[in-house]
Amino acid sequence: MITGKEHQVAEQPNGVTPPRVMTIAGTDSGGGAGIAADLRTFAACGVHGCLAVCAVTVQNSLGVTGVHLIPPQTVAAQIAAVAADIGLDAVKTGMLAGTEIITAVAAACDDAGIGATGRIPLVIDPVAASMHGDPLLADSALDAFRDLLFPRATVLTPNLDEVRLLVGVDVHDRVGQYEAARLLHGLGPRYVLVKGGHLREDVAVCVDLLYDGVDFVELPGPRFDTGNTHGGGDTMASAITAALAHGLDVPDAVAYAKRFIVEAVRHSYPLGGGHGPVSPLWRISPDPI
Ligand code: PXL
Repeated sequence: MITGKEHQVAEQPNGVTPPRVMTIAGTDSGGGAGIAADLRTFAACGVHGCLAVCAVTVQNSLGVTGVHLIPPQTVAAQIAAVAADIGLDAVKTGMLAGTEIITAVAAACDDAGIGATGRIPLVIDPVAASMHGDPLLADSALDAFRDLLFPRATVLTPNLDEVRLLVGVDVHDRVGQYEAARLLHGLGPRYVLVKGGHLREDVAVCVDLLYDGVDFVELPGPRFDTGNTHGGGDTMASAITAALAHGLDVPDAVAYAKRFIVEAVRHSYPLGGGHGPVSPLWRISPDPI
């Protein structure tokens, strides 16, 4: 059930298929980020999560020590198989790793009517590195990302490190955040959400900025003093995707996801010796054990 100040989406009746979504992304063996975070968020938001695995990372809370890429044709085949049978109401991308997979994903999305002018909205989270700074996207893939994925995106959700990589702008303040949103929107996405989590001028708040080429909407939320924010970007993009699949328009879906990520960060927990994950688990009541 999606609840919020403005929205109440009905509880799923027995035997009725919930909205269907897909994450096209990588795995994190520590279960904090990537596909694990996406599927937890999808479950908490009442949608059926499908997945196209692009990469397997060897990872724990301390960092990434290995990456294994899935062949691009296998990535494309996962998307095609699900689209042809199960059907999809919204799709998101996370770790795509390199040019070959990006190219295959763009073609598979076109074939399935995902993104661009297709019926199925596409949320692009331009994952480039882990929060430890371990690379999750080849430097040589930035052109493919901009050229092939930005024009297909319904919503693009960069953090400030990704803004620096993608458009070469170092954002230090709100003015810079607006400038980055304008530059990124010029590259083709319908909406840009420039996330403010890394903006150090804001000490008590975290302001995300949504731009559709005409209007700016600031989404303020509390800032929590925690290092346990692993998977935060994935969780936010997944909540947007789930809300779009439930039929919300983009501004309402982003507002919903902002409320969701605030609670997920509030409920983040330590795990291992490094960075713990944000948690959508507060939304899921465990079966009594
Ligand atoms: O949170 C970004 C992210 C996405 N996908 C995978 C990751 C990470 C961060 O570590 O490992 C697989």
